[in-house]
Amino acid sequence: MRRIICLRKYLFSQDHKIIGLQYYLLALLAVFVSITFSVIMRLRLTWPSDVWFIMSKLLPTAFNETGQMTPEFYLSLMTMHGTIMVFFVLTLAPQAAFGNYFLPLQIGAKEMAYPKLGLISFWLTFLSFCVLLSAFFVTGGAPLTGWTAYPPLSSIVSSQPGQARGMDLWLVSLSIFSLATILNSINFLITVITKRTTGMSLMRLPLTCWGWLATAMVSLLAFPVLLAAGLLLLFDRTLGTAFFLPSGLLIDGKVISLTDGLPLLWQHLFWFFGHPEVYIAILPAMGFVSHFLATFSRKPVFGYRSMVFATLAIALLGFLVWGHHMFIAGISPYLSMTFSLLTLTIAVPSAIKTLNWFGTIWGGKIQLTTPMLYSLGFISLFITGGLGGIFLGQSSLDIYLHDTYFVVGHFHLIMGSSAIFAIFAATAFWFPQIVGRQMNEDLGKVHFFITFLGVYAIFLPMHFLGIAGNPRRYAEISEFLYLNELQPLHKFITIAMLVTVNVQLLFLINLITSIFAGKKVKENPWKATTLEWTSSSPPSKDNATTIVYRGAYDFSLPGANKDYFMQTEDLPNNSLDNS
Ligand code: HEM
Ligand SMILES: [Cu+2]
Repeated sequence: MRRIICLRKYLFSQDHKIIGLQYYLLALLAVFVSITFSVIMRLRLTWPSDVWFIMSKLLPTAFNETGQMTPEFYLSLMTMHGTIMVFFVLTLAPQAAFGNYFLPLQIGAKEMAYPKLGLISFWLTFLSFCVLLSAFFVTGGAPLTGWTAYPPLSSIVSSQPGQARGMDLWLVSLSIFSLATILNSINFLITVITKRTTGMSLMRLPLTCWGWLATAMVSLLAFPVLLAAGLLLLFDRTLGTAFFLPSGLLIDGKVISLTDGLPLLWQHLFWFFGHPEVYIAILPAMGFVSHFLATFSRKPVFGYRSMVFATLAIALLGFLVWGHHMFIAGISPYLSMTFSLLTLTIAVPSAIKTLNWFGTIWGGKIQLTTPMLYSLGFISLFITGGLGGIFLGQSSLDIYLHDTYFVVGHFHLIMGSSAIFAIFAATAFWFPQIVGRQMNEDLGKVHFFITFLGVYAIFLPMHFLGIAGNPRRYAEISEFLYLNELQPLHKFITIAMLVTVNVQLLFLINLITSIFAGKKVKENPWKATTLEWTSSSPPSKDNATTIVYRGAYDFSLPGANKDYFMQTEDLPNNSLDNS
């Protein structure tokens, strides 16, 4: 009986806080697996035949007679690395993990609108992770199309090893994941609409909640498209349909003649989902950073309303630019021009946000705590990564840079590194609320500085590799004379990567030891204003209900006798209410 209660309480709980933690742990496991894959890839790229003795004994099928890892296995690792990072880390940690935990607390709700749906979403997501990893263990191994799964390669079972059951499992996994994310998004949306406490008008929501809300809207429009496209591809592979298969395809000397399917249709559907997907990672991250910058500058968010509208503008414009991934796919030049132009318009709300972040910290009483440092790191990486995007958004430049390491450098900076920095920031910021203790600040700062320099050392030189013509998704460049000279830069990147990856152990050690031995803190240690800090740390099972009297960022109000007012505080400054 006790066992059943325990399972109910921790594994199958409907408490949004437990579900949030479960999502966080899943994302942590996923990032560990995925980073391991990327380390193996970098070693293969840099030292193609030297270092593989033990691994070739463990995984004989992944190595050829000369002891080199097969290019197919490299591509499988790459596909799984990208897929896991995009879906199981960046989609889960900022939105599903922190959102489930803190959205109800921040809007003063007792629970999410549909607690059971939260439970179902998590376990579906977990199932989809298991299905994805199982692709390594079926005949032919994991798929090797990259996370974009372009047909015809992805639609023909016999085209390559790895394109058999492994590809089917990849599609099944992502279909389950899409379904889970759709359910989760419905839950978020209805929660924000119906569960806000008295006084919590939309314009009093913390920007974190706006990030989660906008992301739920984007997910609700984007994931059904991925789900539908994935199912159609699965039908092509298993039922003999030809949605994405062109006629007259030659495979193994045999013409596969089917009706005129459209491989390009997949690219349209995939990127209609795929571009908004990057905002699914970055919108909550932007919310976190706006929130932390205000808290640690002791100033209101600069331009709160323009932040809200910029968030919504980015969410909307994100759906109008998918064609910038298809400039070399043979689309009409007029279409390319349109997509170029629309892509550049996204720079406007992004720049508004960036200027507002500077406006927020300008003249503030800045406290360089670890969450603040990570937030500043986010801004730096977001700007640098974003500048690369302005190059790629021009079709004329992208024709050259497409599918080179310039793209790899760009997306690792903007969605990989910057979103991960926001996750670090959120972890350090909310840790005292979740655990009642603080993470170690010194360890956090060392981790921040080395990781910050590290990600620049890894991903900035990749832009130069790309400009020099180094293609992406190649397991080896030593066969190409013109690329041989780039090998020293690859070596530099790999060494920087080894240092940076090992430094992540500091974060892990800090996270684990602080649970038991971190400095005990008073309630609301950062002197923050939002509702989650009115509940005990760790919060009790039932959230407290409160009434909200003011906006989310009442820091350093003129004439006030203290430098912050919580949203629950009524007079004496209600006249300064900024709703
Ligand atoms: C230690 C950090 C990381 C390292 C060393 C690393 C390394 C790599 C490498 C070597 C590739 C293959 C490039 C190629 O051959 O074309 C790759 C691809 C990729 N990585 Fe990472 N990565 C890291 C972190 C991340 C993060 C945090 C994300 C999250 C967005 C991410 C997302 C991707 C994606 C989407 C791909 C493309 C896969 C594809 O082409 O289908 N990576 N990464
Ligand atoms: Cu895009």
